[in-house]
Amino acid sequence: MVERSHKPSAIGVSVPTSSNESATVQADSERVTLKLATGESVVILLYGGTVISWQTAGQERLFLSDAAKLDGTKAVRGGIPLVFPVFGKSEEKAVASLPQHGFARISKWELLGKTTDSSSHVQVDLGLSQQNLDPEIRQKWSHAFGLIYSVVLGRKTLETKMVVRNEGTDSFAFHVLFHTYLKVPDVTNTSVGGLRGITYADKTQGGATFEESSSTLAIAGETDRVYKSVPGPVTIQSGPDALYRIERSGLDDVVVWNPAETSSQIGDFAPKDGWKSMLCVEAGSVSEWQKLEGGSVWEGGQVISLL
Ligand code: TA6
Repeated sequence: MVERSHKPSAIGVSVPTSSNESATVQADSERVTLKLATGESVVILLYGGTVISWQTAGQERLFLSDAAKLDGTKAVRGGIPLVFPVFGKSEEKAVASLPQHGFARISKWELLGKTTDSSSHVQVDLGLSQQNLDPEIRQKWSHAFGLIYSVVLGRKTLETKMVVRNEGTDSFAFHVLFHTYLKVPDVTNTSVGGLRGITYADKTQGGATFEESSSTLAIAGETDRVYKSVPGPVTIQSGPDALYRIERSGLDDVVVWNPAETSSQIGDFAPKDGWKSMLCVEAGSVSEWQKLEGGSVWEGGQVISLL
């Protein structure tokens, strides 16, 4: 359980409120649903702290695999899984025994509080700490830590923010990333802007590094790239139409992933041609380790705006 006293003062968690005129928050032991009076909604599974739906104007904005497990037996394939404290697998001793993408997406988070005091935004805060971890995981990563994950729904925005607090005396290092599966009409007609001139590691080429030459990256097949130190926002377009803008704070890197060829080998990826209607554009801090001294706090976040 995340103790209130472990909460970073930077995050104000309100007294739980169930509803007001502008927004409702419904929560049970498995999920939290946020809704604005104007119809926008978000659903968050406490398992993994995973946002599994974001709807605006009656349309779903996130891809969720038809075969995604939502029962806590496996990380959710779709939505916004949370990557912490390691991106992918690493040989770094401190995290080498952890599962791919760490434990945040496979741990049960706790609802800390809800804020519904604005006509245009509604926020919930979830927490995860050492005490919430499976004992096997706790043995593998034994640091005293507190994570506060905030999800803020606006009329045309979805904001996700993470606070990482080192509750111990020894330092630890971590990666963090929002593994956002955006829904797109047709990925073969989708492009990502804002990456020109940026160095990226191409995981489809054994991690070789290149410099992005295109002002709009077209998704022309299997894509798995880590763009390092991206200074500005990225935009996602469908043909000539702008779909989304992603702004980041404290998250220097952007991962672009589409499993055009490999999705057929991913057991929980359905339908098999689902790769055509999704693109992961992932804000994170993954190309370097964030080192956090005992007692220190780190914060980072993204705002996804509909264009
Ligand atoms: O973020 C991109 C990535 O690291 C890819 O390399 C790809 O494997 C993807 O994540 C999915 O990972 P998962 O463990 O969810 O199957």
